[in-house]
Amino acid sequence: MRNGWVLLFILMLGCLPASAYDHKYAAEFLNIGVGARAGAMGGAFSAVADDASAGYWNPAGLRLLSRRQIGLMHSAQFGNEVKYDYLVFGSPGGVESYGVSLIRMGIDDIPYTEDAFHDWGMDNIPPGSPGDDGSDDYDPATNPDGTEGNGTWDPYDSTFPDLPGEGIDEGAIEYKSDVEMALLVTYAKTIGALSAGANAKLIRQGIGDASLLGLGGDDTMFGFGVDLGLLYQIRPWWRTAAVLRDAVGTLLVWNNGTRNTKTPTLTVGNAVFARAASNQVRLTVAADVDLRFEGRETASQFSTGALSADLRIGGEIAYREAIALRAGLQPSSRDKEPYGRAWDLTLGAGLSFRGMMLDYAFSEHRVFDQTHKVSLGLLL
Ligand SMILES: [Ca+2]
Ligand SMILES: [Ca+2]
Ligand SMILES: [Ca+2]
Repeated sequence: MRNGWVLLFILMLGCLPASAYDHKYAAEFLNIGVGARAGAMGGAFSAVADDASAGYWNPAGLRLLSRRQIGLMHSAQFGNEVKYDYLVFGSPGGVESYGVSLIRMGIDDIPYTEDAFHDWGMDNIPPGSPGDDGSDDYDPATNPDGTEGNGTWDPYDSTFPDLPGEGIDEGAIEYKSDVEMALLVTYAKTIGALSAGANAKLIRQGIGDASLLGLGGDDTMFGFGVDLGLLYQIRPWWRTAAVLRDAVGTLLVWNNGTRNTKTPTLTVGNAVFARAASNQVRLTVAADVDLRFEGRETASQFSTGALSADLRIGGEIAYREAIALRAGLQPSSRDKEPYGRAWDLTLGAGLSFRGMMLDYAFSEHRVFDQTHKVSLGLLL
């Protein structure tokens, strides 16, 4: 079986297409990570993946579920203007498991100022008002440097310290919303000692007056992709994983015809488990490496050419599987320059009681700043 694992792994590597060098950061909301338990462990979850959030972290992990499970996560930041929500259902069977995950990120009230500036010239005096003169009147033939009526915003510029620069008409600022959605349908199967899983993934984005599901909006995007995952129990205390997310490049098509590709990410992970005090205490330590091929450079921890690597580390200590404390390190969401940081700390805790799970995680993130995630889980 070990040979089979290696073979499948090589096959997954072979799926990396030559077009993997396009468009980094496309559909970046899918990299944020779901579930407060995984979030508290730095997202080092590809080899842990034993709850319903496996559909996201490693589709093969759905084989580790012993019962049907529903999960919910909510995360909000910036006065509730950025909302990140997640809903999952996972169902294990004899040798096959199924799951459905819905991920939604919504950002409300994004100010669009493009049409809100006063095109009055850098003196900010309206045409025809006292004090305004002809020297700032834009005319392509006679005064191409004129800033009044030139159709662009000319704010204060220290080259002209006596001029206030063009102001913004606050009443004319347009507020838009951005809704990003992903639907993952997961299938996993046990093949001997190996678990294998796959996601079919639909992505939808709407900017403007988008609805709850990202429909409508002025600018819309539709995407389709596939994730693949493998999980192998090497020893009773050691599990290893490989996940190829966006396996052949996830295609994103915008309504204006623009096409992006979300490039593949290969995650290789390991988790080890130790038990103590007559099995009442469980300790899990996990590490994942995310490999990308899109030239992230300073936005990653280690890079050479187009290849970049980011390391995630997480730990969980559980007492009677009822109370758990977690901590982790994840790649810093801030660019190495100018912040000079490679890691963000994650922390969290969980309670489990009669098939109900409540988890909390704290982490730092570029999009959300300090993020608080709350998850609820229910065994059916
Ligand atoms: Ca003027
Ligand atoms: Ca004028
Ligand atoms: Ca202007």
